[in-house]
Amino acid sequence: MKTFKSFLLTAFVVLTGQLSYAQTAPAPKAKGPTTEQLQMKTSAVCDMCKTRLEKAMAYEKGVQGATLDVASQVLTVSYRPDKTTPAALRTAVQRTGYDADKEVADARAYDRLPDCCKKTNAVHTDSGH
Ligand SMILES: [Cu+2]
Repeated sequence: MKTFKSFLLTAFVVLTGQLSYAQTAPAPKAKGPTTEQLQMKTSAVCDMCKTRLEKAMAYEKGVQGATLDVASQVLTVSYRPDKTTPAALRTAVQRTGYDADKEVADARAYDRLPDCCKKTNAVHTDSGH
């Protein structure tokens, strides 16, 4: 019986200790997961680029969705700011072979692009696809 009492006492001390900790500690996830949007200008030229970029972004950590507007070359990415950063997203675009804003595409990834998707292909005709 004596041991049972001391067990209760210990349990009480531990519990109150945790309670006061929970009350004083700041709640880190009070706001819950948020989504932010990032827009960047790319060197994409056609629907193939669009598919390639959107697919590549979908595999990136923290990305929830990506849409490329081919006409304006602007890629819009929805992402979790606690999982990734705009810099990491731009790097992912460069690794796919495209410019991200003022940052130039990764040379080796760019070389692997089909000719019609290269920015040196100034005259982009429909016959390319
Ligand atoms: Cu293309």
